[in-house]
Amino acid sequence: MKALFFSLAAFPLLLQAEPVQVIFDTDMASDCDDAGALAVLHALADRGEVEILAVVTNRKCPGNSSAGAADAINTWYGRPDIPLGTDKDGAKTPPQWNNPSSYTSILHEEFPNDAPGDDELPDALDVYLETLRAQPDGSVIICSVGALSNLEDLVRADKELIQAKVKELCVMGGGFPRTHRFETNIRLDPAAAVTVTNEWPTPITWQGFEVGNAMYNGQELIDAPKENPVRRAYELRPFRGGNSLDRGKPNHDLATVLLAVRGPQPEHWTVVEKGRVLIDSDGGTEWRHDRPKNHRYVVIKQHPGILTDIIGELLAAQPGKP
Ligand SMILES: [Ca+2]
Ligand SMILES: [Ca+2]
Repeated sequence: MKALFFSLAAFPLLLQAEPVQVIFDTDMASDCDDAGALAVLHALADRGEVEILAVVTNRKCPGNSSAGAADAINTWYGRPDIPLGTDKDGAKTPPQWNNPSSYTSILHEEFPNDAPGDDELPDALDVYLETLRAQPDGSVIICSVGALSNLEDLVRADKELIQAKVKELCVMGGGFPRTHRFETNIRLDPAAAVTVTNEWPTPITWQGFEVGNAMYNGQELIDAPKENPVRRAYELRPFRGGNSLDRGKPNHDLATVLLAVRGPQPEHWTVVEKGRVLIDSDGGTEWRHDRPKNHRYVVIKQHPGILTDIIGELLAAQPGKP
C-alpha cells in the first residue's frame, strides 16, 4: 500500500483533476487582451485543464468579425469547431464606443477559419441555452471578459438553467474595493452589469481593473510564428505610441481566464468575501459589507511579476505543446 502511494505521488498527472468546462464570453472588438485571453484558454486546454464549450462575443463589431477573429484563434490552436455565438443587439453599446477594431477583420480575413460574419452566426443567448442544457448540473464556469449583455439576456431567459448548470461566473469588470473611474466592461452596458450583479443566481468572482493594470503581457509573442493570429492581434493594436507586441498590454482578460480555470489559487490570490458588489448609476463599482451576496473579489497576493510570468508562458505556448 505504501509502495502504491509513493508511485502515484511520483506521477502527479495520474491524479490530475478533470478539466473544467468553460464558456468564454468576450468583446473581441477592441482591445487585444481578448485575443490573448483566448490564447491562454487554449494553452490551458492543451494542458488538459479545461474544455472550451463555446465562445460567444458580446459587443457589436463594426467589422462584423468578432467571432471570425475568435474562430481564427480557435483554428490556430486546432479547435476549429468550437461553437460560436454573437450579440445581435449592438444598441446597448454607446455608438461613440463602436470604433472599428484594429484587428478583428484582419484576423477573420487573413487567417484560416470558416466563420461567417457575426450577423450570420447564432445568437449568443441560443448558444448559451443549448450549451448549458447539454452539460451536467453544477459543472460550467462562465468566463466573462467584456460587456455583460449576453449574461443579462441569459438571466432574463432562464435563471433556473443557470442555477442548475453553472458552478461559477468569473467577471473581469469594475474596480475594487471601489472605483468611480470608467471601467470598460461595466460602461459598455451598465444596465446589463446591474442586472447580472443583482440577479445572477450562482457565485460570482470579480477581478477589477487594478489586477490587470499591474501586469503586462504581449512581448512574449514577439518571437511567435507570423502565422499566429494572436501575435498579429497584438501587433495591430496600437499602444503608447507603438503597438502592443512591442509594449505589452495590461493583461486583464488573460488573468481572468487563469482565475476561471485554476480558481483563486491561494499562493497567488487573496480572496475577499462576505460582501457584495454594488454598481452605482455612473458605472462605478464598490465592495459593500451590508447584505452580503455570493460575491467575492481577488487581490494579487505576491509580486505581480509571478503571475505575469505564468500568464506570459501560456500566452506564448505553441499550440498542442504543454
Ligand atoms: Ca470554425
Ligand atoms: Ca475584453
